[in-house]
Parts: sequence; C-alpha cells; structure tokens
Amino acid sequence: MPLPASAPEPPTGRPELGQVLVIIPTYNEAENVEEIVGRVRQAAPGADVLVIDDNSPDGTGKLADGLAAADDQVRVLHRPGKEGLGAAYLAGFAWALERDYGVMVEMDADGSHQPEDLPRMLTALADADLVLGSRWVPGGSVVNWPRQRLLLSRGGNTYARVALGVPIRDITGGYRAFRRGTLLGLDLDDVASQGYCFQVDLAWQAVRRGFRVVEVPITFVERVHGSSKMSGGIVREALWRVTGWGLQSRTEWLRSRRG
Ligand SMILES: Nc1nc2c(ncn2[C@@H]2O[C@H](COP(=O)(O)OP(=O)(O)O)[C@@H](O)[C@H]2O)c(=O)[nH]1
Ligand SMILES: [Mg+2]
Repeated sequence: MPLPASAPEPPTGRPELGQVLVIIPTYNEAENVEEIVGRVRQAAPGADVLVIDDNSPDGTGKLADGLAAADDQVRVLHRPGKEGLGAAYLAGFAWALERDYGVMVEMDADGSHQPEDLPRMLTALADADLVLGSRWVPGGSVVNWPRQRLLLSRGGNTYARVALGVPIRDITGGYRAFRRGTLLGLDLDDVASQGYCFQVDLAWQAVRRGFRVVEVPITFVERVHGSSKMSGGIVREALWRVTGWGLQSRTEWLRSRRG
C-alpha cells in the first residue's frame, strides 16, 4: 500500500520561514530607489519591502512614498535625520518584530546587492538561522571595485576572522537574511556600532549564541549612481571594536580554562 503523501519535515526542525520583509535603508538614493524596489518585487514577489529613509535631501523619501502608494507590499519608514546605517536597520528590525514577519532581509539600495540572489538566500535559510550573502566564498564575486577597496574588504575580513576566531569569510557584508527567532535572540539594545562594524557585531553575536550562520555566494556590484556613505571613521570603528572583542573573548576563554 502506498504511504500517504505528506509534506517533508523541515530538515532541522526549524519553523517555516513565514512572511519575508526586505529592509532597504536609503540616504540620497534618488537615482536608485525605484529600480531596486522594482527588482525586489520581481525577484521575490511574496516579500514585502520596507524603505527606511533618513530624510534624504535629494527627495528619496518622496520617491519611496510614490512606490508605496502604488503597491501595498511596499512601505516607508521616515526618520528625521541621518543617523547611520546601523540605527536605520535597528528601527527596521523593531518595525518588523512588532508585526508578523518571519524573515528580515538587509539590502542596500544602491544596486550592489542583487535582488535576484535573494531566492537562493531564502532557500538556505530554511536550514539556517542567519544567512550571509558572501563575496568571499567560492562562487561569490565583486564587480567593479578598485584594488584598494578589494584589499580593504579582504584584509578586514581576514583580520576579523583571525581576531574573533570565527570561520566566516565575509563578516562585513550587508546582504543578509535573519530569521525572526535569531533577531529575538540577539541583544539588539546593546548594538552601538555603525556600518561594517554593525554587520560584524550582529554576525559575531549570532555565532556566540549558537545560531547556525551560513554563507551563500553573491555577486556584489559596485554602485553606478550616487556615492558611498562609508567613511574612514566607520572603518576605524570596525578595526578597534573587532580588536577589543577578540581580546575580550580570548581573555574569557583563558579564564574559563584556569577556573
Ligand atoms: N537610512 C539610512 N541609510 C543609510 C545611511 N547611510 C548609508 N545608508 C544606506 O545604506 C546602504 C549602504 O550604504 P553605502 O553608502 O552604499 O555603503 P557602501 O556600499 O559600503 O559603500 C545604502 O542603501 C545607503 O543609502 C544612513 O545614515 N541612513
Ligand atoms: Mg554601496
């Protein structure tokens, strides 16, 4: 007698993913916002989109409002002024957690993160707690970066991997998918970092708390329009904080061996 047809069990007993929210922070992305939202809606039609605009002087927020007016699956969170990428994402996470979202995706507005890579990331999330879009695993790549920027990213990632002792190849990247339960398990109130350091902070917390973090190769394409908001200060912050975390965790490890 044939066995009754039943849906296969999720491989690790993780819950179904649930509704997906793609969070896109913007600051002066008027040339990019419409294209990126359109591409997300095409590549992952079931996902909702939240644009978080910090009162961009170039009118990005108005353009986003236009997109939201025409599409129920697009929303906009307006913030009064530029407070940095980390603060924008924290506001987006809080917004999503107050609602019924099961997955929160981080994505840049400038076209560096390909919405077409999202379905593969979500597939990987079925068997993970956090998926990192990775430039530095086999199959991942970067298009149109000058040598200096390549060196900075590779060097920064190697440094973080060694200092923190985690096997992640691309811990500074900003294209990620979190399960709701993962975000709830992190100490978001304690995240003060900006930019790259914000990304390192979240991934490092997730690893330390025992969440399953998986890297999926992505193609990262340098922006064509507008300009980067990253600064020397953001790079320096990442360097000193990562060094501090690495030292702290080694001290804790030594103490635990002695005690
Ligand atoms: N809401 C908000 N978005 C920001 C802020 N700073 C950067 N962004 C956005 O974060 C994303 C990544 O920033 P970007 O300047 O491209 O950084 P890079 O890719 O590392 O050079 C882009 O979508 C920016 O518009 C900010 O202070 N507030
Ligand atoms: Mg960028």
